[in-house]
Amino acid sequence: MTADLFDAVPDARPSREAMAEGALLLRGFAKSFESEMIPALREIVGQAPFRRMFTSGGHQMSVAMTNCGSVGWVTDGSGYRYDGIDPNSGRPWPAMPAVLYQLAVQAAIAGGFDGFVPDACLINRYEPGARMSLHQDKDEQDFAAPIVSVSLGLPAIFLFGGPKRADKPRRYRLEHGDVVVWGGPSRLFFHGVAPLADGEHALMGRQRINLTFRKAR
Ligand code: MD6
Ligand code: FE
Repeated sequence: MTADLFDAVPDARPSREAMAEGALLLRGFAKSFESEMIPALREIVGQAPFRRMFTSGGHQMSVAMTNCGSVGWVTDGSGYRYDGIDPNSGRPWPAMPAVLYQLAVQAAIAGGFDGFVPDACLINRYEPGARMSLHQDKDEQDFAAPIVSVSLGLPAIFLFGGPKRADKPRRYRLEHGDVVVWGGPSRLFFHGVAPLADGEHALMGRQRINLTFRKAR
């Protein structure tokens, strides 16, 4: 009787899910960092506000971005690169707070990547309708290091394809606190984010924030 009751409510969201060889979804991994992480993010955004950058093709991105760490990812008319200076302020990017560094390192270990030393954290803000088209993360110097991706706020559909742009992507719902650790054989797989559905998140409001930690140099 009791067993039947529990069986009727299977855990539809396992805490660890393999997405591909080298790519692992750790549901809720960031939750215990949340209370320290959110004020730290507010501080970063005060120093280096979100801005919608232009791709090298001249299109303005729907996602707004900023960075923390010793280098930050930027795009402008001259292409994509990592730069130690925020082009909007002319000053270095805000340092990576210890809570974010620790979250990234611990998630990497949980995903089987010991010794991850992130030097860059790209912070993306999605408002309803914002999306990211399929792309590869290939501006980093060392593809042996994984990427650690943290989702906060409104849920999003993450599109995860394969080594070729034409590979049909699978869809993963990423919720507040979910972490994806991504490296090894799938490090250069195509991926993107479907247009964000409207909603209101209790802590984060009407937005999704995604952090991607990288070893850029
Ligand atoms: C996002 N993420 O989730 C965008 N890249 O908003 C990425 O582009 C990404 O989540 C590499 C590895 C994990 C990611
Ligand atoms: Fe990416």
